[in-house]
Amino acid sequence: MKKHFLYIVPALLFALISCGNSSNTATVAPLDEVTATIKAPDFNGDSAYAYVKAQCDFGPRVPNGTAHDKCGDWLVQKFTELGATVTEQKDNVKAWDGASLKMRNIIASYKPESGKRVMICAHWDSRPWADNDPDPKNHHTPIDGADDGASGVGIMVELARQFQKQMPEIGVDLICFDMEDYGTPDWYEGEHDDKSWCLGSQYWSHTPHTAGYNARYGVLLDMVGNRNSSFYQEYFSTRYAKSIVKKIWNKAGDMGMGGRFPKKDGGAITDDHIPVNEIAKIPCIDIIPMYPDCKESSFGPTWHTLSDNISNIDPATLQMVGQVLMEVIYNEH
Ligand code: AHN
Ligand code: ZN
Repeated sequence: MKKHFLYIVPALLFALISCGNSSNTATVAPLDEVTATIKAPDFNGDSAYAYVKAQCDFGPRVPNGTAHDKCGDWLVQKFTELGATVTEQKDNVKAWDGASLKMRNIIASYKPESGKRVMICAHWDSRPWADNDPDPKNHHTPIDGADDGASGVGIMVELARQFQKQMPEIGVDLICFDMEDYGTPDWYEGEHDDKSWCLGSQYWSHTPHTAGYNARYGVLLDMVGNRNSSFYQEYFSTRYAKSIVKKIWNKAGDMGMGGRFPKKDGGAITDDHIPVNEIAKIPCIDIIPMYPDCKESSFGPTWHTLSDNISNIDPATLQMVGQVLMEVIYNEH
């Protein structure tokens, strides 16, 4: 009896608090008891959702396309409007198929003068090929990348909005990497190289946006918006930045979200955090979902399919990940 009581009371309290806050309707009821003292302002999952949708509304953000150009302009404008110091890195990079791609990394900095910093990052491009779609006819069609791309960036724009209202003590860089998802498609019969992925983060890691850039740590957000996603502890994150994994999963647990942040090993994923760890030498973790029992993909049923669109994004997932990040950031001194 006691045990059930403990679970129900925090959920009820949370519901009451949420109802009283009309600006925030996407709060997710904690799965477990909340033991953390919440210090950060409220992250707004509905606002993050609107930013995810705004990106998707441009169409697939495929490098060298007009939607990519327009969305990049929108991001620069949005972050500037929200009080960030925005830096862009533009260059041409070579893709696996020999294509020359107009790369554009977009960095939004808060307190750029501070030597005490953390970085949050996500990729903003979307995949040109739905090579995991159940229908082979779609394998060459670009995806919206609502989860795979826009979700992490949507959270970062909402973080920016929160920073403008109340600046955290620590400096923060919100880094939108380009061309994570231009990796060699499944249907290509030639050689597949891991380095065909993560072109923007490789570039940034060799040449950061400011000379001698450093941060205490980085958090990569990749596919942080789907309904029911669980975030296991990704292998390279634990290997390169174990204390950061602990910090974030402990915080999520203390906030009553341990059910969606299991303290269990996930897969070993090639992602933007690899160059950040190996080339820039900044400890960086990856918050990325794992679906242990999903037959279509361990990243979930919509991964690299045309179903990775706004209809599968859940403001409650964005809310949960965003609030954990807020709590971590506002507790850095
Ligand atoms: C590979 O499948 C090699 N990496 C997954 C990284 C990724 C793709 N994240 C989003 N899209
Ligand atoms: Zn992808």
